Amino acid sequence: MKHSGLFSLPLRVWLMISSITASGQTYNYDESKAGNYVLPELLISADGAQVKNRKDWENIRRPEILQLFTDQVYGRIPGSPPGMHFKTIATDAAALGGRAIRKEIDIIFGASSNAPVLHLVLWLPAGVKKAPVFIGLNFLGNHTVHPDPNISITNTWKEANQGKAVERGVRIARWQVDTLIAHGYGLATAWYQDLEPDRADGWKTGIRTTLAEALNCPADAWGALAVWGWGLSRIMDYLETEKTVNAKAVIATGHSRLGKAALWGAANDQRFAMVVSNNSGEGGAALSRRDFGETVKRINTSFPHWFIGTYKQYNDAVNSLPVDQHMLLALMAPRPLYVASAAEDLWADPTGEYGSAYHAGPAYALYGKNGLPTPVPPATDNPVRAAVDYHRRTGKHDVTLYDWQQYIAWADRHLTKVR
Ligand code: GTR
Repeated sequence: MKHSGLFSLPLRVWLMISSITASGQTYNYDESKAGNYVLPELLISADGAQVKNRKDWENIRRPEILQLFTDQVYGRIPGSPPGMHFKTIATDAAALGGRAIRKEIDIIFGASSNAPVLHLVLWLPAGVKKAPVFIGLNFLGNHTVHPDPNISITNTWKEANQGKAVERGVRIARWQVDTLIAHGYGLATAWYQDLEPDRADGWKTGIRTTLAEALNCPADAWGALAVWGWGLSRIMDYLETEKTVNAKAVIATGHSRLGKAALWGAANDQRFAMVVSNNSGEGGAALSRRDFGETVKRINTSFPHWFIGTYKQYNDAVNSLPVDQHMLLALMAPRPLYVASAAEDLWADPTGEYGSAYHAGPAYALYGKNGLPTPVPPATDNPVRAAVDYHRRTGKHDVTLYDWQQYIAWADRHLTKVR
């Protein structure tokens, strides 16, 4: 896979200058130096046999790939803790001017009253009997997703953010709740740091420690991305109990590090009917072997807690990884997958995100579905529709209304049968 001429000359010059960071370390932004590499074979199993049909895929190759990512990259995702239960904290039957029902639910990870809690906020479109729901973790707290003054500022958020101003609705542009509701979709979201604080020693106070025994899973058997992915599955556990949710039409989403988490979560949990990776980059949708923007070494150094210890062995040996990220995307098959990039988000390597989506295609072909048609990424703002959808929109690392409009149109197209 060689691409060149994707960027204009002034942009390329700027990129070369800007690739030198404060630490003096350089990161490549020159497409011609992204490297010559051979991707691991998606459809050849460990014993060398060609995977010819969906039976071989489901019984042999898919489990092998899942195990490789578990052992080498992200770690395990355990099941639900014993005694897990749900408590509805608040219900507003006339939210968003009567167009939605808003609920707050505590997902309590154990029978005891002091078990760790994930605070969920859920909007459902009023009058819809079985709504499809987008779910995703948020970065800054539930109250930042929408300006509604009744959304709780949770205790866990307050404790972790002492002295910080409460900024209701600051992330509304990233969540587009009103647009989702207007199109008949629900939204379920929770603050990711309820599960594990996002710092190197966050595991000490997060669920990797507090639930290690209950889950029978030692803290070093998984990384923070796996923890956040696990959280999506626990939200799914709740949604399965909610009568007005169509549990067969739940769409796992995530932006950036939370996009990486959504991919690993959905790889492990096939209850998610569809999956969105928004600008997930290195360790998410982007091919690791391409030397462009963030690298395995850099991500393991900046965020040592995201992956398991074993992954660090590949810091200077990325070509010896037994997997690459096209294989992670292939684990979504045959479920509809949407991979989105942003043109200015070069750190996340848009071309590598596309390449990975393209190379996941053969897994979809086993189900008679067409993957992306060509290895060359489409022009900016020209979404490609296939079993794996892709767009690279104008602008920076973010989730925008444009992104959501594409996800809604995509979901509308795929969910006609289940709605
Ligand atoms: C960056 C990191 C990326 C991406 C991003 C984010 O600093 O290098 O891998 O995850 O953070 O989550 O916003």
